[in-house]
Amino acid sequence: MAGGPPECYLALVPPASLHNSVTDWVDECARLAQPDRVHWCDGSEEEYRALVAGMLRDGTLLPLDPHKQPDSYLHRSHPSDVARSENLTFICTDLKEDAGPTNNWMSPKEAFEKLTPLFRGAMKGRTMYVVPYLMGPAGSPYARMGIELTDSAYVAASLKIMTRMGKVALDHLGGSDQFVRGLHSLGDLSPERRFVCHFPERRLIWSIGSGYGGNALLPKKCFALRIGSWIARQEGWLAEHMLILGLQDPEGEVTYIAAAFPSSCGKTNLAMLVPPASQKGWKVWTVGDDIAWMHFGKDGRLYAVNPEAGFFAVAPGTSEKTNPNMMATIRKNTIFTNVALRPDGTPWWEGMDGAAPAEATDWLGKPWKPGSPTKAAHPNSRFTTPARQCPAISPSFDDPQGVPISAILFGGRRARVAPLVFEAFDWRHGVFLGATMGSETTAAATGQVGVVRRDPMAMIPFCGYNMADYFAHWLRVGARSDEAPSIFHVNWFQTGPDGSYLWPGFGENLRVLRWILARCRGKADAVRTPIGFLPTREALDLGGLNLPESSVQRLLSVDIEAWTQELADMKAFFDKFGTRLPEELWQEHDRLSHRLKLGAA
Ligand code: SAT
Ligand code: MN
Repeated sequence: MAGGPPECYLALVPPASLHNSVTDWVDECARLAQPDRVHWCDGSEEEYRALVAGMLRDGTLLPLDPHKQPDSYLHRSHPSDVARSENLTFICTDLKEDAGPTNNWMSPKEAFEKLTPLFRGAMKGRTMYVVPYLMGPAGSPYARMGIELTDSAYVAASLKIMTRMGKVALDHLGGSDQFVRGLHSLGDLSPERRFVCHFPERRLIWSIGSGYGGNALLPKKCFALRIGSWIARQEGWLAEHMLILGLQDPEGEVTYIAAAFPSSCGKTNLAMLVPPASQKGWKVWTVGDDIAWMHFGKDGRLYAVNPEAGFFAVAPGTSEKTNPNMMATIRKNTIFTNVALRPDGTPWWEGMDGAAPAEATDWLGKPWKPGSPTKAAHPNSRFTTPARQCPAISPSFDDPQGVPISAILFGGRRARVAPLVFEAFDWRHGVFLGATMGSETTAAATGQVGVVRRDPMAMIPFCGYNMADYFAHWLRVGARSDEAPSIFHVNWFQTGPDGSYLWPGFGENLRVLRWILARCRGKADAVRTPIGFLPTREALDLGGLNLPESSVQRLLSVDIEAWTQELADMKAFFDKFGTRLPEELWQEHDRLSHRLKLGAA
């Protein structure tokens, strides 16, 4: 192959060692979708470069300035295909009750009948990429195999960034037939013919009609969360929508925290937090920004691995101020999707540092100027970038055993009600806090933005089975060990009467993490309130923040009336699950109600 990457890099022959079921399934899918070519991806750099070269030729990718933004590209998705399509996402279990009231359900028979004609001939004139990938560190007992078949070179290239792809994955698979099957086609990109179907009992995903994010990069939400959560329940572990970070104290000791927030609520920023100058000696290590697979170790502690190898994070609002580590991560080897383009060939989005460019091309490819009525970058525009490039990437990122978790955080985007931070009384109460989490919706999913919805453990769009069973699973898991992590609830998003945030957030969140850490070590004061343990003012370092007294008051107090109103909404949510909801959660609801009454007295 002298003279650089070949025009069209095709590894046509599957590796010899593969189990027949792999090649049989690939053949079966190829017969259905009828691609012109089948390309077995090896995950090499040459292959990635060839994929990119092809996409530059056909316009799927636009080049960015090779000096200012090396080896990086811009992709513009179809304007109707810009976020996860939750209403077109289905859990296809044999029994409807197994999908539960929070998922869209379709019977497997109906799903196959509906989607088979859509897949038939869908890849004519296209290449079908066979993408083997490993979720989790190579050599980890917790790593899992998947294969995605896709007719999107953008998806194949993105998977090279987001997963451990190609040879390393096939080496892990060996002659085994244990892998999650994912069939994906862009179809005609029409929302009328778009379906993202999961068959957890068959460890299978069929997705058609979308090329975007979680709809199309099947290892991420479809496998690592929806199918993953199903497998996790069967095997007694947890597959969660959580960041993982290591908090290093000034003495050098690192404590690991996992945190669940809904999409676009700051998981990535928290995972990459840079302590402000006032917090001398503290450091945050990033293990993951979106997904945690957690298993109990022999010592009874819960260990987390990040199944992913890259970040697919929201661009708008990312800046040197909000996330300098991410700005450093995306300096090269990054695919930007639906951001704006500056005349100098660099990407731009709302909330980036400095002034808006005098002129730019918006995410649709149209001219844009400051003052234009529309945003230059789509609110859910993203970048896909290798985790390894993050300056704060944890030395344990690739640790096959994962990192021991001391605290689990649940949090949402709540303008009112939820104080800055509080700690659950125990695991069971913590599961109740997770199960009743509420958050205002964001642009990460199609639909109305800014309405409060119950989003238990930030898993409402991602739990692959009946959430009542999921809560029961959580309760069981915690009962298994005395070493289970402590559980906390955080909310960075309370606003004052003028709509501005009461808490500065970002790097200053370290102050909250420090209290959490001190609580885990039994070294911080708290007050017992009806909703949990809140920090005393002295226990939370607020020095130098100059917060108005009224803000501190709101951040660290419990609004009994607002919480009492929440009770009804929590009950309405629990009622959806009927008798399948674990009795323990009703008991926690009663206890909260009782404590609030006493608190009001
Ligand atoms: O589109 S994704 O599901 O990958 C991103 C997200 O919503 O968190
Ligand atoms: Mn997410």
